[in-house]
Amino acid sequence: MDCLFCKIVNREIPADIVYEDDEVLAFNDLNPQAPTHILIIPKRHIATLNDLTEADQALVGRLPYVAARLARERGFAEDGYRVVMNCNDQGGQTVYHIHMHLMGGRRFTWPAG
Ligand code: DGP
Repeated sequence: MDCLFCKIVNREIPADIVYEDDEVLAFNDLNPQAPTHILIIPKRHIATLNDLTEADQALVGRLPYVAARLARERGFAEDGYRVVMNCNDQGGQTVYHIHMHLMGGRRFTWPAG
């Protein structure tokens, strides 16, 4: 499958992997927008949030769980951090394999741009 993040899961292209379990992979974003910017993905290919089924709920629920764990490990959980999932073109999605952005280490503004 011609999916960038599936290729990272399959070790066909390199990434700076920071967490892995049976279902989830996390790696540093190539274009960081914060001192810590990690992408957390399900290993199984799901293109967009719109493609989730009821059966995917537990899997996708792991993404914020892993985000909070990584935030704690990096020491910014108490200060706070931002998690983002973009969906489709107007939502700013550029890679069509769902992913949660975990950004920390600076103050974020709201609303997002
Ligand atoms: P989004 O715009 O929400 O689809 O975010 C896609 C993110 O993926 C963006 O922040 C940049 C990142 N990215 C794109 N290509 C690569 C890559 O080859 N390696 C890594 N580590 N990150 C990538």
